[in-house]
Amino acid sequence: MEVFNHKSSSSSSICSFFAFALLGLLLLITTPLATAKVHSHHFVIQATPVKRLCKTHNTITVNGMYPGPTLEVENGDTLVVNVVNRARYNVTIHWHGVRQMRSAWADGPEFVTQCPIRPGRSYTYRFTIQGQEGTLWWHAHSSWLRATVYGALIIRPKQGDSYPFPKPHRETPLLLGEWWDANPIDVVREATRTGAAPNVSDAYTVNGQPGDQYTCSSKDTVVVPMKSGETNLLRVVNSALNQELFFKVANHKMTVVGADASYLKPFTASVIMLGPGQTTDVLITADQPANRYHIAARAYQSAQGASFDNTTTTAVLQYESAACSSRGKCTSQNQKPVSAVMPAFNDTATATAFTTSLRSPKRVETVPTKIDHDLFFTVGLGLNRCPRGARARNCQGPNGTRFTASMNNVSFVLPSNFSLLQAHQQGIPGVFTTDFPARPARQFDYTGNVSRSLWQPSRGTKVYRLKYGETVQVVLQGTSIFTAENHPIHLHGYDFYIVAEGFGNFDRRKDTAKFNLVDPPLRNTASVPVGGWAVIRFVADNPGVWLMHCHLDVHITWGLAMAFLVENGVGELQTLQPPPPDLPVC
Ligand SMILES: *[C@@H]1O[C@H](CO)[C@@H](O)[C@H](O)[C@H]1NC(C)=O
Ligand SMILES: *[C@@H]1O[C@H](CO)[C@@H](O)[C@H](O)[C@H]1NC(C)=O
Ligand SMILES: *[C@@H]1O[C@H](CO)[C@@H](O)[C@H](O)[C@H]1NC(C)=O
Ligand SMILES: *[C@@H]1O[C@H](CO)[C@@H](O)[C@H](O)[C@H]1NC(C)=O
Ligand SMILES: *[C@@H]1O[C@H](CO)[C@@H](O)[C@H](O)[C@H]1NC(C)=O
Ligand SMILES: *[C@@H]1O[C@H](CO)[C@@H](O)[C@H](O)[C@H]1NC(C)=O
Ligand SMILES: *[C@@H]1O[C@H](CO)[C@@H](O)[C@H](O)[C@H]1NC(C)=O
Ligand SMILES: *[C@@H]1O[C@H](CO)[C@@H](O)[C@H](O)[C@H]1NC(C)=O
Ligand SMILES: [Cu+2]
Repeated sequence: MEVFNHKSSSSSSICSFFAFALLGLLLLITTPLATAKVHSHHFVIQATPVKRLCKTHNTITVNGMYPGPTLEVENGDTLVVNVVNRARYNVTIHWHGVRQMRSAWADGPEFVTQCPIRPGRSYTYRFTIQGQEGTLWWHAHSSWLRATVYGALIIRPKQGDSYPFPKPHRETPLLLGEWWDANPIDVVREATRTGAAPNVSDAYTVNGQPGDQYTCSSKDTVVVPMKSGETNLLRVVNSALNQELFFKVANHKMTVVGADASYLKPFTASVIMLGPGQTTDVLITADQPANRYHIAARAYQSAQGASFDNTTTTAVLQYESAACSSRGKCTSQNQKPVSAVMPAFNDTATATAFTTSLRSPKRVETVPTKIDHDLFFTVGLGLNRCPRGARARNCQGPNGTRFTASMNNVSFVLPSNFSLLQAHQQGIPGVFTTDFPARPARQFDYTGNVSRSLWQPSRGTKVYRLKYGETVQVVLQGTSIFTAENHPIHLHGYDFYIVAEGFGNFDRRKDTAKFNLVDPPLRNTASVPVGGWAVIRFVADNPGVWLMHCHLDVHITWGLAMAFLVENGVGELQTLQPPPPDLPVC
């Protein structure tokens, strides 16, 4: 097993100007040291035996850890992560939610910002965290490897800054994952071959452990210790592949303080909902009788009729009484935890009550009000008819079809000879086209009974071009083709304001009046309500090629994606950095 390597060192900023050096000296003398750090990490992607649900699998991990290492930095710090691929699959790593200002080469989605790191090769990701605080995470962005290749990225305030809430006594990252009693790569390959929906998972996990509701798992259930009266900042991440999740702590109220590494106006909730990709920071206070309480997550399943993993993962919130805390263990270890009553799987009302409660902490001045690109994107599934002569075993979708998915009726196809970013930066023709439609070619009742003639999208590698600094609004409209479903739509390289969401067809005249341009939440992943819509706004201030996609991996596999190409602006600070010398090419 690889030894996990972690070293941190202060960055030496090379400054040739004498005056600046002098100023630096003066600052050193007069202010406390608050230099940004450089954190170097070594990630070895490798197969490791992992036993869950009574069975051992040769699981792809980082440094033999499942989940992978937690990275902890401060706002302003730089990460240098050397990724060595010792697995038998292509791999890339995505730093989910990191803005990657001018460093798109380090973003990670395969064939978008880089070609994959092939077996035996390596690549070093270098990027700086700028103006983000809270919880993010990292994950593989190649096939379905992120099922097991993921970990937390915790960004604390700079030295001298503090949280906008009382400093918690403890902080606990809780990564919610999804486990197959199979090789996840085999699962997606089988689905791609047959055209059918992939097998659902066999368990959800908290920090890699299914918990006490599953076979062979009870003794390894994750325990979160707390002392009466203490406050714990739970950093909850939905790292599941294909499922929105409800999350709850039995008998404890949560104060929601952040999401996707942006702070929120605090509010109280007894249950929260996270789509894959989303993070939520909550404070809980140990204000209940000393006991053991379930921390639980299970599916929010918005699509009707589809099969899904209906199991429940648990961890245990365990009060330490003063007498036993010094030894770290309590005698009540075997006591059955108080269970959490979860919402019904299809409780859209609870999911909506949560997402519509999110607000920025105070009035935000940076919500774009003058819009340069007013876009309308449909998001949803489709079915491809099988061509005459196709084998039945390759057409095992509903009624002999194959599943597909699209945005504005374009099912996204990744290139295979160049990454989109490299093709853009080096002017290589023939890799993509810039004609992604600003609105659907055909309008129809998106949430009604959609004519069969509209179910099959076209395929393409189309991007939507933006000039540096332009303002963008996107109405994300779910369709009911095959089934209506909540889609967690993630945009790379940006945070966006979610100014509104609703059900039914977006009605520009009526719904525009409801936009929150005062204190909308800032996120990187929006939950587009089932049979409804969400409206996002952002400023195109980060040059590069940025994937926008559904974070249900089954949907991105089917093509529910597109990309924005953001041109350089004027001068160095508005220009994409040159590609690193070790950038993997195809
Ligand atoms: C998917 O599930 C079916 C039915 O349980 C099983 O036969 C098949 O082996 C599974 N596929 C994979 C890749 O695990
Ligand atoms: C989950 O689904 C199975 C069958 O698919 C069913 O037997 C079981 O009762 C369900 N469990 C819950 C908690 O709904
Ligand atoms: C949710 O599912 C239950 C059955 O489990 C059903 O009775 C109810 O109508 C469903 N609600 C919605 C909103 O689909
Ligand atoms: C499959 O075919 C049956 C029978 O013709 C029909 O009732 C059903 O709606 C079809 N389902 C889909 C998803 O096309
Ligand atoms: C890259 O692949 C595309 C699609 O297969 C092809 O059309 C294009 O010519 C290729 N470009 C180069 C430079 O090989
Ligand atoms: C949906 O529309 C088709 C015709 O486009 C019609 O045959 C069918 O009965 C409709 N189904 C429902 C449930 O309205
Ligand atoms: C999508 O494009 C295909 C191919 O041009 C067409 O058959 C289909 O009707 C279109 N669907 C929609 C929703 O526009
Ligand atoms: C791995 O990536 C290379 C491009 O860098 C590609 O040619 C190859 O097909 C990929 N292998 C798999 C198994 O996807
Ligand atoms: Cu989706």
